[in-house]
Amino acid sequence: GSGDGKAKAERMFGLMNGFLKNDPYSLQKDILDHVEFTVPRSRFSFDDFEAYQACAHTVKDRLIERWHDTQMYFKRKDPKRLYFLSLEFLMGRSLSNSVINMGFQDQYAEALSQLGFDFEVVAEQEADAALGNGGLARFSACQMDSLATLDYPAWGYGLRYQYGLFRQVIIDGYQHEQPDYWLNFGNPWEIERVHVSYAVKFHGTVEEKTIDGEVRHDWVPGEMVEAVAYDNPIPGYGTRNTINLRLWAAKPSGEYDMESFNTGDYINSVVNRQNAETISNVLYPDDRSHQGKELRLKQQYFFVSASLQDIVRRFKDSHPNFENFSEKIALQLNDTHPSLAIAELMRILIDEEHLKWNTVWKIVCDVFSFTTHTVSPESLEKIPVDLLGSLLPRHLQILYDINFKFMEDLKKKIGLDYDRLARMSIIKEGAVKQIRVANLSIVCSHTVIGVSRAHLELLKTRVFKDFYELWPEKFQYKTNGATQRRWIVVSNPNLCALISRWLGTESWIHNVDLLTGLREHAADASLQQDWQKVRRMNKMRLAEYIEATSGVTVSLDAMFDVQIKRIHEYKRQLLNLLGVIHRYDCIKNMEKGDKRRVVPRVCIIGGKAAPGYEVAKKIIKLCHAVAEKINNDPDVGDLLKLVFIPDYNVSVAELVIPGADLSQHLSTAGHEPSGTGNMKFLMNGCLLLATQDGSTIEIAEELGVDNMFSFGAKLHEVAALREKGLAVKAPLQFARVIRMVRDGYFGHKDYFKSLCETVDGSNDFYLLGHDFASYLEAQAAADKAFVDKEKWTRMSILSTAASGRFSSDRTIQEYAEHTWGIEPCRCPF
Ligand code: RUG
Repeated sequence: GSGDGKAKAERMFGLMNGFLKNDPYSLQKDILDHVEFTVPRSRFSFDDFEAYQACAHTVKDRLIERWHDTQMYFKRKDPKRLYFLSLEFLMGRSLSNSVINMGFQDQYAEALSQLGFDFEVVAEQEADAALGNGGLARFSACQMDSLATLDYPAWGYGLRYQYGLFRQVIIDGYQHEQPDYWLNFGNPWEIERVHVSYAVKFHGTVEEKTIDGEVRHDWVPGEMVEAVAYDNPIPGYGTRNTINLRLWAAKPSGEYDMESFNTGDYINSVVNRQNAETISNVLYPDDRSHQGKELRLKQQYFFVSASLQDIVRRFKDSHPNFENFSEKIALQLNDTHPSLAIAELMRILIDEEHLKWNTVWKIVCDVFSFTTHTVSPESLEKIPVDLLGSLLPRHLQILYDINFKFMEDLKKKIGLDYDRLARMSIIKEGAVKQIRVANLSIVCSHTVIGVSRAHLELLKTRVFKDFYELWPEKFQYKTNGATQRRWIVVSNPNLCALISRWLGTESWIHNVDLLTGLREHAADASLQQDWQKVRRMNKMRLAEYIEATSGVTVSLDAMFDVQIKRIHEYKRQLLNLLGVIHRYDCIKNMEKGDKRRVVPRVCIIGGKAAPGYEVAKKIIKLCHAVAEKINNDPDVGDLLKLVFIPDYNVSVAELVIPGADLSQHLSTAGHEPSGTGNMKFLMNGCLLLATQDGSTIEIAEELGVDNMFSFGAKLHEVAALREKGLAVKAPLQFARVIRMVRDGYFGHKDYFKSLCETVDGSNDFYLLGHDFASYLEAQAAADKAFVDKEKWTRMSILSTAASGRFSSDRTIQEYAEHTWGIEPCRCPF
């Protein structure tokens, strides 16, 4: 009875010793307990790594307390919830971020110091959680931080890859890939939920039955795999709210496959069952094209099926029927990767919950919103119909039904314009029939979102023109953002303290608009002096890292010029390298006296190439070949250095960004949907040298284009230039640097031949030749500004001051209010 329940609760409460204590003394005790019983090592002898593990467990204990409170509160209040579905999350390290968000930074530093450890050293023991490729995945992680901080009732769902993004090893200047077995030493941050698991079905057949005059579909699977939940608590900053990132791991199913155990081939049947685990084994390392790979499709379905089963179960726990499902739930599709969720939700509600098609269709159209991160129609995901039919026979039926109804409706609206009907159809007809996943997502979502204002323009006029004309009100943009917690507070503690001192408050850490308050001090000599001091310390840290990883010694007086991001032709790392070669060539041909006027530079490039992307891999090799030549040339000395930072990832970014003077964002206009690296540099007071593309356009508006170095063809010029083709003249300097590469000045003549051809005359799709002259001008302007320390520092302060709009807090608030319809739900304890 309830009396018993109350008595039990009181007893439990009595047994509980209150919340875990967070003073340095209690933390020390808890750390030592975890050293002894969890790690386990003797508390009299443990090293930095073991200290990290124990420390992480104490943080996790505190996260769990808050997590329980938050989830209980959400359950009681029953607010509308957001479920964020993404196949990729680049979380990076958790220790520093968690203690900062929870507000225990000083206590932990002191506790560790009293135990004879240094917090920073301990934090560096942590391996990155690299469950994603690049911008899209890091943006997901930033959004989780903002969702928690702003008290939104939200959960993330994803896949727990055993192997995250490959580790990049450079041998002889070439990229090699090594598996990232990040779970090797355990993962103290996750909570394994063996009791939260769902069967996910594949293959098999669909049987139709008529029950009470209604047709029912019974999917009899040919394969079953178990999805087991691993929870990763995400603490908000300045709040007890702690939300959840639930990642699914594939395990052999307990119930299925029993018959094979009777065949006598016991060993083989066990091995076969074990194959189930391959589904969540490895992250696909290509961030742009995923065409028709069976394993990839299995990953996608596995994760959305488990997530939706979980969401529906939780909903049913506290609601008698599905009437208010769409008032209580928002489902966000992060790119097209989770789009099978649409068909899966229909299947669950129709086949398992026996709702009517029309009821379910209404629910679907009310709950889904879809953010696209793509600009090129060609790279939009397609799934061969045969593949889908064999793997998910029931879902194929549902997709056909959706498409049939959509086409019928569309004919009523646009008439028999067969070309347009064919373009908009979810099924692409042809020799190989395919499902157009983007079309599916647009048709079934209430909102389609671009990631910057310029991106939305491209969606309207190019990528999804037909759909925009049909449903203009569906299309919106929400400019991306980055979290200032990780990208200033965690990664640049000295700048963080300086900002707080000058603003007289730490509130900017959750109300980032306050950063504009720095504007009025930008010319203040004493702020400038402190600002320069902080920047120089960060440069020193970076210089040490460069020396350790590439053996190159660099001067702190040089301008640190950085381009870090995935290697892509459209991001034009090659343009950067050709600029470096030009600079080198100029220095070589200078009279001795003129060299005094050269502004010394350290050019830093980092990034991974997809393993199958030949051109990108050649760019990496070229970087090393050019570096080899320049860095060993006594004519050049400290005037110019080129370094490639290997194995770029989130924690490398945390070190590099605060130490950069100048950062480069060189995408050909119309190719970068948004970009978020630019925002992180901006926050840290690094000046931008950039094209007018993606979110950089909005940064320029906020900052004033005079406070950055802008160059290159504008969006509206690009198409015309491409049409001109050969008639676009590249400047002589461009021909000259290309010739140096082609003629073997940096060795490897044959290997670089095809790379040079990519920018040759009418081949030069990304317009390196056209943009080269204005690129060099922008570089010269940057040199000139750098010499004027007062001016440069002012521009640097203004950059940080302008970064508030590019916080993911702003992005999330816009999504919450305009797209998801969710409200803050702050746990009061
Ligand atoms: O390339 C885009 C970036 O411009 C953007 O900032 C980021 C987050 O929206 O997503 C990147 N992206 C796009 N990563 N993968 C894709 C391909 O779908």
